[in-house]
Amino acid sequence: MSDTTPTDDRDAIDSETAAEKRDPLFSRIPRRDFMKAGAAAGAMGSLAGCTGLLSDDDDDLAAAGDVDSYVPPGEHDDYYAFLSGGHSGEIRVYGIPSMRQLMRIPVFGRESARGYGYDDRTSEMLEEAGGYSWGDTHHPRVSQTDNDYDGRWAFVNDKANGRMARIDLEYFETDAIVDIPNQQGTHGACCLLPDTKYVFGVGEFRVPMPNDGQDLDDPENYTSTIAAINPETMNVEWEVLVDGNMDNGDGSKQGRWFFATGYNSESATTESGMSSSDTDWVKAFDVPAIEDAVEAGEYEEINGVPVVDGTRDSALNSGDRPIVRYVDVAKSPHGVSVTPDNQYAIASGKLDPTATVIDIEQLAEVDDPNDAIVARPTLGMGPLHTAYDGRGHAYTTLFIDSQVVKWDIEAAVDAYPDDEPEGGDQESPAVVEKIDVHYNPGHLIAAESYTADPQGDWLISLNKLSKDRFLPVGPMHPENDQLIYIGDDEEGMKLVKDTPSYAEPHDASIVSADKLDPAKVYDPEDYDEEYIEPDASDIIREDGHVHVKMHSQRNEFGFQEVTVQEGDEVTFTVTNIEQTPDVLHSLAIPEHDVNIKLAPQETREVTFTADEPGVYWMYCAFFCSALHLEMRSRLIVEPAE
Ligand code: K7E
Ligand code: CUA
Repeated sequence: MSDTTPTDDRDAIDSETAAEKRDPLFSRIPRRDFMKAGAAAGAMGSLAGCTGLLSDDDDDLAAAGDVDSYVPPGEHDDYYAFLSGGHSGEIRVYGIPSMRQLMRIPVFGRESARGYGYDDRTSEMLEEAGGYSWGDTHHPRVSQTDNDYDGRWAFVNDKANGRMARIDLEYFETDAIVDIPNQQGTHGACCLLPDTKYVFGVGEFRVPMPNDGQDLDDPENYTSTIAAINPETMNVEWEVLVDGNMDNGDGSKQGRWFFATGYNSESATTESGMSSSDTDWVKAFDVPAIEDAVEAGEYEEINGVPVVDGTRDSALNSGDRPIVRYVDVAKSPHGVSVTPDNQYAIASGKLDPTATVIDIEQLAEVDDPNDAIVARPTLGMGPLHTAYDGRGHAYTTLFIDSQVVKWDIEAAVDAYPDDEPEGGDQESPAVVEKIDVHYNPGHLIAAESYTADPQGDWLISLNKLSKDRFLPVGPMHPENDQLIYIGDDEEGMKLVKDTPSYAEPHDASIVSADKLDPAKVYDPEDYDEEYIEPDASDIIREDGHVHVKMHSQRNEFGFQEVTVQEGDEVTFTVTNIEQTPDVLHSLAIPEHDVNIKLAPQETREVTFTADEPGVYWMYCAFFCSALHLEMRSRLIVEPAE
């Protein structure tokens, strides 16, 4: 991976931003002006009449209130957004603020446009990761160095089969998948910051440990684990098993703590059982303490992974340095996220109208972990996930109310505990504002919310139900990803755009465009397949195996015809020798399920059996030139003697 762009000259970058070069007719308010207005208003605290602080120009713009996400034809967005695709098993890349879908990255399932799962390399990767044909991606997290995006990787979980995948952000493609032992539904996924020391997979479904036929009807013996994965090797370094289950997770920004919510402290197996208790836990994992336990051999090896006992009664939790701290939170919490300043972990109530704010520094000091709770604001019905603008506000989705609530974190801390909910319907004085979304939001994400320095301008609410928002397309509706402008604390949140999306985004990460540096063509050094120059074209025949090595370019393959015998195993190694960006070819072979994509300078291999005599036109499926249709060669399969 090449160097990443330094990020400390954001002002310089902003002055060049495409937004400022846009057609004035579309009057999008420059981001910096809004940021200034917001910062000034914030500095004035609760003083009224803050508009006096604005220049005349700013005043006019603010009065216009016309926030525009329009990105004119040919211009680029300010951000990349990586959205999970849920049970489509993929990641989608949007440009923000246009919400244009730029790319889809298949992760856990085959995808034919990219030939993913069709060539030998990717099909072997999927096979070695369990061989499942689908996955359920929820939480895309982008790697960071020093608490800022470093442009190397994105990671995403598979809730369906207990896996974690890595996406190389140089090529925007999945390059590694680990099948996590001892974990069935890997739900939460996130990085331990500041430098992405681990990627954590959070186990949701409690199962017997090991799940090999024992304890089938002993749910009290089921358990779930968190898994610490090395981001370079994708090796599972250790796991911790706990009481109850786990749901979402987030890592602290200074390397020590990892937080996970759980909704089944009851260890039940039915819905009513899982929601019977009034409280559940946020579990705070003390990562250095766990590493020390692993180092000291205080673990049981299960399926090749050191598993440390983090249950409440375990020896490791009874001393003065517990490895997992159990913090009581109201009934069935869902999301948890750490504030940009690393001061708080905030868990959303889901079945309770509150969020629980845990002071991370105090957690290390108090005897009773519950003493680290410093606020519990009542926000509304069905709080699920929380994002940040970097100006001290939290934004929480309210699934049942179909709203996003903006609230002031320090105001919530100041009001506690006098604002403790009695009947649960007393809205916290920390609530700043609510905006309707359409309709039921799961996650929301603000620009760079997962870093130490959120941008504070755009927020996306990932709504589960779009109902009437789009033209009807049959009983299955699109979801609705809504873009909200949050850059102006005076004017308030502004709903800017509806974007239909295919089922079903959960979480997302939004990254400034200048922090990624995607490759334009492949570097053959980066893959193992042999690069085939035109003069190296060859057909090697050996014991029923035929290895065809050929190049491809506009408008031909290395061979006009290839003849094999019925029953031969055939391997094609094909290089696209083009240097020109965006000139792709492919090798598609009818009736053999062969389909490999070849971007410029890319080599792929595919192996199949030629088991039906006949003539098959091998063709290129990317429209590569005016003679694209003529870019085809014959595969001739001769009948066996
Ligand atoms: Cu709330 Cu899987 Cu993060 Cu869906 S999860 S919304
Ligand atoms: Cu190459 Cu079409």
